[in-house]
Amino acid sequence: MTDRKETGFYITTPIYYVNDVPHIGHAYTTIACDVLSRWHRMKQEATYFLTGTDEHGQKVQQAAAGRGITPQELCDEVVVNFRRLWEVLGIRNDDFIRTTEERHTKVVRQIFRTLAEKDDIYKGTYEGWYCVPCETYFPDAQIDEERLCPDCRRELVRMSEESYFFRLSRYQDALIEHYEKNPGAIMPKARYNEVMSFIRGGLQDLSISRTTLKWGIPVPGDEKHVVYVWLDALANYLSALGYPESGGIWEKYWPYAHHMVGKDIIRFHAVIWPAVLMALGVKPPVRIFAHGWWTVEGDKMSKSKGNVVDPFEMADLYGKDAFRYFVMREVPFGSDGDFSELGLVGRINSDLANDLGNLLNRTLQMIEKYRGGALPDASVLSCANDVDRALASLAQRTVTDMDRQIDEFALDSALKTLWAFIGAGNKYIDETQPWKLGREGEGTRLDVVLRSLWEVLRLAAILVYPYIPETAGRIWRQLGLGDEMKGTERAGWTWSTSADGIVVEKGDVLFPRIDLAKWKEEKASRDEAKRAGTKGEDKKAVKTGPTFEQIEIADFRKLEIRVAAIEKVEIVEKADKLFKIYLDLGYEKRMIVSSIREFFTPEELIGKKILVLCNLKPAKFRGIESNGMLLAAEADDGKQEILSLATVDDDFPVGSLVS
Ligand code: ME8
Repeated sequence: MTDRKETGFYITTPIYYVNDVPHIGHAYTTIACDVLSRWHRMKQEATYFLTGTDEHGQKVQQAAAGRGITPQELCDEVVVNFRRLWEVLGIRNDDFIRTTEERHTKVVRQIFRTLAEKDDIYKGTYEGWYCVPCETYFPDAQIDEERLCPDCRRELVRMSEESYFFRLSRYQDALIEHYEKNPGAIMPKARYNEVMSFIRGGLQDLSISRTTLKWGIPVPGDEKHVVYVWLDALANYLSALGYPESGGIWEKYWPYAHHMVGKDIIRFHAVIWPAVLMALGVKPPVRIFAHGWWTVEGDKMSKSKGNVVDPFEMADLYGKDAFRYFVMREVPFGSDGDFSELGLVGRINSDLANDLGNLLNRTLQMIEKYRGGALPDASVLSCANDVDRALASLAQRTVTDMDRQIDEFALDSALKTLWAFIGAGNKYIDETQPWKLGREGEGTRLDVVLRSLWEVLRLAAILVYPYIPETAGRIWRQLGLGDEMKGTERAGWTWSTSADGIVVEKGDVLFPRIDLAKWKEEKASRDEAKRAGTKGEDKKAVKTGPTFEQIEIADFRKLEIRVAAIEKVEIVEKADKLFKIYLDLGYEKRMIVSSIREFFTPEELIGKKILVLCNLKPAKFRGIESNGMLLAAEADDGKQEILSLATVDDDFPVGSLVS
């Protein structure tokens, strides 16, 4: 179909820093990788999708110290946000790597040893501008005439310390040669040019250890140093695959390595990382793709401006698929883009409700009205005329074009191609006017039209699945193809299937239209509430669907939730968030550790009847075993986090099961 030779696809996101809450930038990269990996899985290529978190470094160490907890405890707490977001957004990654895991740290140490053995590492002196309170060096490029810390604006001092260096300069020529031979290895082209001119400008050896930092991986044999956080982080792409074990899955997937990154971190990936790989004797990645950055309503996104787009909120308000579709469609992939909620609403109304939703609705309505829901068999397509055949050949072109565009990571163009096909489906209805055929008793002609429309929708469901998987599944079901999307493999990306005896089942509208006037009102009151720091008005006006996968009742029944009375509450020393909470369940007493101290005093809690998840595996917090978890609702009222415990009436018997 395209000239792409690979039969496998290994795709990675950057691993995200845990000192920040996930925002649209993180969601964007991860959704793009999810789309790509779903596409390649449908093509039955050996596909592996990795994401994870970058947990070492100064910022984490400082944030943890500020809260009186260990860096590891902070990481364990924050990583949950990322895992939860990927669930909420329907991300299907194969693995999630954390740089504090043993499987990673041992590989980093191994890599360090190998580089040292090959004389690619030497000991020298690192000199630079240092901020004492932040305990951080800043590169010369970030320092202005005032010589103030870019973070805290205090005075910087010139410092030097002993450091290990990687002989990056040694790989300058090899990198140039590699990229000259493989111009597609850095995309888009502008980034390729940027990296090439940077390398041609001359590479200097790179400091890869620090003695001023404690929260990192100790250098083997010289433990007062820790490994530079970027070398540590980049190594995740190999460590997660079990490098360097022979027979490990890294041997299977590494030849197909693709790294997706934001444009700000292209040099780490396209210069340092391939040089390290060359030093290790490992092939550089097939492709490093840098996507652009999002601004928000024309402005740079920043915490201080309070305009950070929260992907949890977007998925909650509009549904995960609408959000996924919008970020993939709105901006040419590789360029910068601007996020606006009005733009998102516009896409929902025009592309999703009007184009896709209407095509499904109109088609199913007609199959139900004229054929009682029974789809005409495929054999009727042998009576197709030129108009039908033109639609069929557009279908094949759509498949070929999308496949090529997705190979080039032109993820927005692939959607445009698909929407041109969906548009052609709607136009086909207007042209063939099936309602007239229904009236005039042209049985075969009507059958051909209905079957053709159904084929458009079946193919559209397959091709749109990587972008909006939940919606694709809903279309599939309504087309009468079953609850699971089976038969979506490459071999089935054809116009006519032999599926016969199908009965369609019209279901709920895919994307209800959002009333703009109502939405504007709701948005204004939401903005006002954010400004005033009060809780938002009813968000239901624009709620378009659930953000979690549906589960079976059997899944819920696995949860043993019971009523418990709080008998005693103790503070956990040196952990400003934690309480030890002693519970009476009637049939037994137990203790849980809970991080709700910032919300309650012990006195407020004692005597409350709360709900507790009892069959959760025990977990340790600060070395104390917790046996269960209390249930509570958490929110942000615009000013601060708020929390409310799930409770029952005071006189309700302890030990009662919640169902
Ligand atoms: O850089 N628009 O992690 P990170 C689009 N730990 N993308 C954005 C964005 C925006 N406004 N803001 C940030 C790190 N990003 C390292 C990676 S990999 C071995 C180590 C993107 O959490 C940014 O470009 O700061 C980057 O690709 C990603 O979010 C992770 O950022």
